[in-house]
Amino acid sequence: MLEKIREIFAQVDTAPIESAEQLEQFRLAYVGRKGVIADLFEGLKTAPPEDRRAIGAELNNLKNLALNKFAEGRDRLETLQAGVAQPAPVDLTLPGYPNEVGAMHPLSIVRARIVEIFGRIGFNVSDGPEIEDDWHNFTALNFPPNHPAREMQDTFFIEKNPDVVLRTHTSNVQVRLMENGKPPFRSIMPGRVYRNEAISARAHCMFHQVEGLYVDRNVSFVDLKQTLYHFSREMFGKDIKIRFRPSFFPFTEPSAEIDINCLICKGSGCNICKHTGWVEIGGSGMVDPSVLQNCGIDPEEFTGFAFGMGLERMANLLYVIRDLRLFTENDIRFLRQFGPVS
Ligand code: 2NL
Repeated sequence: MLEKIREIFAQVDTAPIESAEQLEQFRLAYVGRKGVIADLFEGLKTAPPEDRRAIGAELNNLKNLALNKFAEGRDRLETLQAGVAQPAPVDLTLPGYPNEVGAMHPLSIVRARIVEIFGRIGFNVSDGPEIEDDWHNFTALNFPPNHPAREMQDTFFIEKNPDVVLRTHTSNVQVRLMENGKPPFRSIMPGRVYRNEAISARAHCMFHQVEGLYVDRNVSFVDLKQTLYHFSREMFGKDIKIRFRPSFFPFTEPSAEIDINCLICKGSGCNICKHTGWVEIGGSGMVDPSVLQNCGIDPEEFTGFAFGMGLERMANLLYVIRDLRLFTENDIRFLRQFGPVS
């Protein structure tokens, strides 16, 4: 009988209690009134009287071991259950999570249309760095040393090094294009530009431009006007009215601002066109001979025109977006209004 008790001892000692089922199995096998230990107590009655004392002591040890192990297992499982969140029951009848489809950003739509229109008349797309040095952003473009655009309040300088700036226009790309190649150039430069402005409905420190450059022999102001007339009709419709206003830029001579008739009020007057019926979409001019020279191109042999337009301004006119901040908020309800999925 002592043999049998030792065997059960080993079983009780190694029996796993890791789940409610195992706990119940343990209880039935060893703790319950119909378990093996109860049977052994029953058998004690028929044991030789002289052995009963020793066997009884062993049996009590076994019984205590089983009771302790049962109580420990029960407590452990209870704390486990309380501590770990139980997964919610899965309701297989609920609809699945929809896979949301994005939309093309209005600025991307406008840029793609501009690239397309100029592509058809022989302009390719050039790209360049947004972090630029003073030469490519200012000096090569004829900005005098004390020009206001170089001031801290207009330009972002990096790490207090005045030779490293966030580009204030994409003209830096044109400078690099001319420096590294040979005319003819017929290229547009869409890209992000930065100015040190407080963010409001009408101004942002980060916005987008498309600039364009055409350099070849005998390029004249007529080419500039016809190119931009063609572009405006393709972009805004064949009935669009365009006018050129004399202006000044350090990098072009002569220079002209480009206005189109207001698409919002159709000329009757609104706050977008400040009741003039006209809105400015950009600037343009003949590339200043000294800019050509700075970029290694002989101004006696080559002439060129250049222009720059704001993408946000064009999107404002085409889609009547009155607050610039909407472009950078990435609100899917805003973005979904404009057009095809990319
Ligand atoms: C505007 C005006 C303009 C240019 C940009 C340019 C670039 C080189 C040489 C000459 Cl490398 N010109 N770019 C010319 C005239 C106007 O932008 O109002 N942009 C939003």
